[in-house]
Amino acid sequence: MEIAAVEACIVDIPTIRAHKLAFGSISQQSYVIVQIHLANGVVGIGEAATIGGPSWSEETPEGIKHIIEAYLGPALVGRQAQDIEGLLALFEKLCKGNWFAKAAVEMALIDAVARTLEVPAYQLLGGKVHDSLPLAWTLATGDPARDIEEAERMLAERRHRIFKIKIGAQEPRHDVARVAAIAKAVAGRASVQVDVNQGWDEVTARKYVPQLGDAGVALVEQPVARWNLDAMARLAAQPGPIIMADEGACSPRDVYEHGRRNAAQAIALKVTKAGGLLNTRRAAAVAEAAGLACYGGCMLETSVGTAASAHVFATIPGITLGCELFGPRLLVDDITVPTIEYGDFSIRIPDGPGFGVRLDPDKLARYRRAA
Ligand code: MUC
Ligand code: MG
Repeated sequence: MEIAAVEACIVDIPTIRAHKLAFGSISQQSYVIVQIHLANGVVGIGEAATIGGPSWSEETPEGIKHIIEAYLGPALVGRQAQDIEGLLALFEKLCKGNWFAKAAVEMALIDAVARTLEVPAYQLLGGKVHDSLPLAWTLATGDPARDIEEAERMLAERRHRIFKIKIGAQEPRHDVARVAAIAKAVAGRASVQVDVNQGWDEVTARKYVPQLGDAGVALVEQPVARWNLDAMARLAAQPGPIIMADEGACSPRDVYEHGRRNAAQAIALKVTKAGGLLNTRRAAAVAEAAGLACYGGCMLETSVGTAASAHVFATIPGITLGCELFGPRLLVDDITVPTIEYGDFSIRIPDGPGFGVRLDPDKLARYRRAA
């Protein structure tokens, strides 16, 4: 399984509607797609999805592509793809941080190895304990009437019955009123959670999290800045919705800190922010040891990153809060064959070999950014 070449390119795909988060509105998603060519002819694929360039975290598609082309890729050529832990240790020597870039490369290595062995990737990761996972949808138009119409359509089509509402951009009292209207409309038929994307300070969160609870919100994701674990702990100690960490809990060590400081009751796991599939499993193990529940998070991936995330989430018993691997459905188009199978309010874990999806060359050419 000698590595012959590593390729990276950026693709930009429009979203089906504006997706409004605390830090801004997005109307296209940008991805770095990695292809690792083995000497045996197998090609493994990986992806790093970003949201709003460096708005969600520090890494950008341009930076990720550069790190892969200039540092991680050249170090891999001539090495054995199956030595994944050894290659990750090498990455740590060559390059600090840059977790999204490392995640995309590790994803492609795991796909390549699983394809060579002709097994689904989840078999290399410990085996599957979920055949499907309950699937959330994000309501993020910013307009309650449109959000309710969208939620009704999702319920009628049996696509989603967990709704995550993006808040933090508007006045908090308007946000809470919008959430309350949506929660009332779907009461008894769906569960509602919110993601503040670090949009509030502690004073605001202490005032409005209980109001969200009264409105029927089950879970509040990253209400305050990612560094503010003390505020997270004080919020988590209040009765009311589950407090979940996202931007603040990326690495296994971050998850440990949240557990040690009682700074959340739940963690959103994400392959990119953790630095790969193996680190996602490590983060989940730390969460389990700390008694934290897990949720299968996303960065609005195409079917490449979605399939990879589904494979690792399938191996994690501690994912008890469902997942949000709906990225392909927010995009006007996808770049794989086959695409992900959804149904009955869930995502089906794809079978292999590898992650079970291949790049569609025509689609890749259509959405690929000119170098
Ligand atoms: C985030 O912060 O959770 C995931 C779903 C979504 O709508 O936004 C992302 C990012
Ligand atoms: Mg989030």
